[in-house]
Amino acid sequence: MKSPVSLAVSVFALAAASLAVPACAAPSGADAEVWIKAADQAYFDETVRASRIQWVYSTNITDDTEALVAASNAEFNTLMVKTAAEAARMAKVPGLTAEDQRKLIMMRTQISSPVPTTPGAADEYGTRQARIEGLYGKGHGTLNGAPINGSDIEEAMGSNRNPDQLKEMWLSWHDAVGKPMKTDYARLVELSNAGAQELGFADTGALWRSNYDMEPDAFAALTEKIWTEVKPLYVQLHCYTRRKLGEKYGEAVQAKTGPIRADLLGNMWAQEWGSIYDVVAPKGAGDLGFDVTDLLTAKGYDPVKMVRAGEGFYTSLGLAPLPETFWTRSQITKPRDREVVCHASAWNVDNKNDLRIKMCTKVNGDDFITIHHELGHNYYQRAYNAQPSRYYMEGANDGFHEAIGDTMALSITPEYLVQIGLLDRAKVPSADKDTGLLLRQAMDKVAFLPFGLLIDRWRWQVFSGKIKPEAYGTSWTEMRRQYQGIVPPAERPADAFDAGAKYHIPAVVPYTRYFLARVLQFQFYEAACREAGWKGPLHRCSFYGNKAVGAKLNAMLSMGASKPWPDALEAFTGSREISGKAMIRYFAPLQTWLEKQNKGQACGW
Ligand code: X8Z
Ligand code: ZN
Repeated sequence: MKSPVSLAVSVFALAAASLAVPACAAPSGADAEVWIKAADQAYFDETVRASRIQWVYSTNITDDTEALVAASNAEFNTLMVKTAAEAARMAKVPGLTAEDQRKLIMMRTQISSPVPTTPGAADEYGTRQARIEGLYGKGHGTLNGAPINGSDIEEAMGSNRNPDQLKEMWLSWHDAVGKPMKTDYARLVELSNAGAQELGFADTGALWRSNYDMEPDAFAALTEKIWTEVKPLYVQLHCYTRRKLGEKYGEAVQAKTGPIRADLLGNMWAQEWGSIYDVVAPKGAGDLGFDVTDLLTAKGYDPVKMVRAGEGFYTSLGLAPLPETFWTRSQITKPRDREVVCHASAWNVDNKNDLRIKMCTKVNGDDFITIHHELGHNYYQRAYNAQPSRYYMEGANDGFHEAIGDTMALSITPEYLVQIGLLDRAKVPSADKDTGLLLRQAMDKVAFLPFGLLIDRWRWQVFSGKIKPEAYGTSWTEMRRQYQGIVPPAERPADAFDAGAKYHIPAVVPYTRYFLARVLQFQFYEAACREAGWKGPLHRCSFYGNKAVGAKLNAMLSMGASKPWPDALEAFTGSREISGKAMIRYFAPLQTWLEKQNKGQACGW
């Protein structure tokens, strides 16, 4: 068998050979061109190789697959940092084309796990990271003292309305999953910072922030600008929801003032609150008369049929159906005979047409949305697969990748549900239910905003050293209170590591992408509805079946990351600015309504 580092080494051997200049002489423009080509090919090949192993591991967690993925990630991360270091040297070559300069910048910034080149460091990083991702995948909490797995507990947090049981599930999940990861996580931070510093970045957070076609500080400022735009809406929603929870559970469970108890919001992480719409729905205007989970069940949908419906949205826009292999290779439901990573993901294993999703789908409204989200990734992946560089086979930025499927899901209006046969026409809510429809949507979309922001604001400070391992627990709880206005259902132990109980922390997936996507999707949706000539309240617009929107969408998707993201944004929306304003316009009638409901209340926490 090939040694795991042989591929990583080969590109540099190849590049050195083709440079054919003594190490002390500066490479020429032609040398750089040859090197970039070879590095690009190595990256392409390496992503395919690493994806295959990652797939096998994620769909079958065992000691063996964990060891394989650890070694594979070590190899992958090593290639990434070696390429980045060499790219920094190449960037100094005079006379490079704009294309080559762009690729070199991507080689230096598109890295989430920079490992140092000291011997053994990449392997140590790979081993520790695979271990905590495995801990998450295999994680269990308890309900009435009995073990309950990750996907079941996630669902139960949405449907259970017993505050004692919610508290038990919340505490047991955070204790069992988060706590055992803390030591490994602290070491990963050290290692990855050393890697980032070798590449000339202050720390890993600075490297992550450098991946947006702008200065890292300017990017941090952009997230703050967006947050300032949308925060007043969040505060109103928080205020209203807190009162409704108090009315349902009593003041002993949810007080009238201060933060909300995190386990009452219908989601393990309190990141989306749509599952408790029934608790907050106002009488009359809030009775929508339908619920997507009930409709799916009533019409006998199974997970595969849900995915077919998702595909149907994309094909209605004129995009090609998913390849046959999608259906044979995807993991659509949770296998019963082994441990898997249930957190949903979308793959293009061969960088060409080997599209797959991996989910543990349940028949409910949340997963119906998640399917549209994942297929958005797949359609993006296929649209850019003809780009001439593997470095361009990415979203315009990672927020774009996360926003595409969600943009489609915003088109899941009552009228659309009628069109696909899920809802009877007679049941379409009348105009006086608009407040309810908007509130249902806000519980998911608006509630998410501070969560989407705080995860990386916490990690940025962890990487910069401002938050030390002793303070991992307290600082997390403090930031959850500060941004989201929520508190754990009980005092947390000193050795808690609640951050680790959220998938993207052990999986080391940067999270600001989801914050960006939350506002971007409203910019895309508004532009699509304008293109479709929609007249009427924005939230009632569905561009299902509109080929002109599909063509415009495909034009943006097929650009991939070949141009700076403002170019891609402009191609689809006409604007070059990411902004919360489109989202605010969508929810404007709800904001007015919430302000009226909250009159006289001490909002905030
Ligand atoms: O992780 C995801 C997707 C996979 S990219 C299911 N999302 C974030 C999360 O679950 O925390 C989608 C919304 C936010
Ligand atoms: Zn996603």
